[in-house]
Amino acid sequence: MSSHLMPVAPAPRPRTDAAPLSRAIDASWQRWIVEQRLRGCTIESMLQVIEGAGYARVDAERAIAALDNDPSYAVAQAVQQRYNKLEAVALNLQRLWASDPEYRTVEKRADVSEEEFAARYVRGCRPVVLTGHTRDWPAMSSWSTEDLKRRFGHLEVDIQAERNADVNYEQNKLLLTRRVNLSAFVDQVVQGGATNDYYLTANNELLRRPEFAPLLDDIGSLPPLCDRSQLTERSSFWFGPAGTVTPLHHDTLMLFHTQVVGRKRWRFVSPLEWSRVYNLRNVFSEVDLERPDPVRFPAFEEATVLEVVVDPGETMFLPVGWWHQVASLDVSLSFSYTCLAVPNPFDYPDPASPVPTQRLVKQPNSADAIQTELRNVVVMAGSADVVEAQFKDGSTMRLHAVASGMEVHVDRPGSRAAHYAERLVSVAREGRAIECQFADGSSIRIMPFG
Ligand SMILES: O=C(O)CCC(=O)C(=O)O
Repeated sequence: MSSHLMPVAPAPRPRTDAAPLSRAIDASWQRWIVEQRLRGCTIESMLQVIEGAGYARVDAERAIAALDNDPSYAVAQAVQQRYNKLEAVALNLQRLWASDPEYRTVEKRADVSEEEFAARYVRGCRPVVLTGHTRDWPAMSSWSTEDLKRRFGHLEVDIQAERNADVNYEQNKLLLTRRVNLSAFVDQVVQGGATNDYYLTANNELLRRPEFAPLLDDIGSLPPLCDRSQLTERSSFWFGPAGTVTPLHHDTLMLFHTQVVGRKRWRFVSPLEWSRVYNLRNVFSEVDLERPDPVRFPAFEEATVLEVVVDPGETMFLPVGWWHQVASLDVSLSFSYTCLAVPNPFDYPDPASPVPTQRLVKQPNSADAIQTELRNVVVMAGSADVVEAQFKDGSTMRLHAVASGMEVHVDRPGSRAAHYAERLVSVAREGRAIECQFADGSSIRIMPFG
């Protein structure tokens, strides 16, 4: 079987009550059957897997045969053919990239000129570790766990907590957000040893808060082609113990990520190998690069994984679309930014994220208009006190409960998120509350604030 016909759908988890009694094949296995047939698996190999999961052979045969009379399956076959072609194009290009004997080496470079950076790394879509430009960063001598406590210990920050209890902790990051005192969190990190259970990630938004502005004053020279005027809006602070793992995903903008304290191990997969990483939802892969499972994810076996350890003072530059999984090797303080002054958004249709049905239960006049516009929201998810909305241009609005009501944050000015945030805030300032109710029964009230 050629690589582009490898099965892409992971098999549902095997049943444990594996008695082969005759019964209808359940919906998750039916979906698996459709996907495997579309991807060219032999009927015999499918039967063996389904039987192995505890179904009777006759039921499996019936479910497979039923597809031949299903008109929607015929349409799916035509769409699959177009997909196969596209996948083959990407993998052919990937073969060309990987034929470079240096492909697996992630370069470490000091003092790259703007011209070379633009040509070799940005347009060449090649990850690189930049080693030179942090020499003048005050952060390199001042940032430490003690310094965090001394300067900011009295403040509260948003962390992700109880990550070990949720296998999809990164996808569910908003649900795992907890507001904690920074001093207590520093103690927890220092004393708690290696763990993935808690981590202050980019999601914390603390660099948008004036109290934390001194952290930005500690940032010196930026890598080539960075726009410093965008730094406040487009940067993030990360702090956590050794042992954190950010699962395999891709970003939607090119990324710089500077290690200030501690080391991180970065592993990458090329964007052209996207069909091998089981990207079933949004920007996330199902594959764990620390422990790939060849039974559930056989196509991943053919992917080439690049790896580099980024040391203090070094900056990982990741071109758009590259898959990455990141593990902290030490207690780590880092600073990431996406202010590359070269247009580089990564737009993609994401049918895996259904537009949830939203209902505004209170409809003051201008909120009515906003309600209509909010149908443009691609993803809106979260609990009642933290809600994240992602717009078609990739921008994000975050509604966050605070004591006095609701704060609205957006990730970049001039975006659709910024436009809608302005409209929501102006309504709220007029003294009216908007209540949004979501399909899962949760609701938010956007209140006047400030
Ligand atoms: O440092 C980490 O844990 C993850 C960094 C990352 O994935 C990112 O900045 O996109």
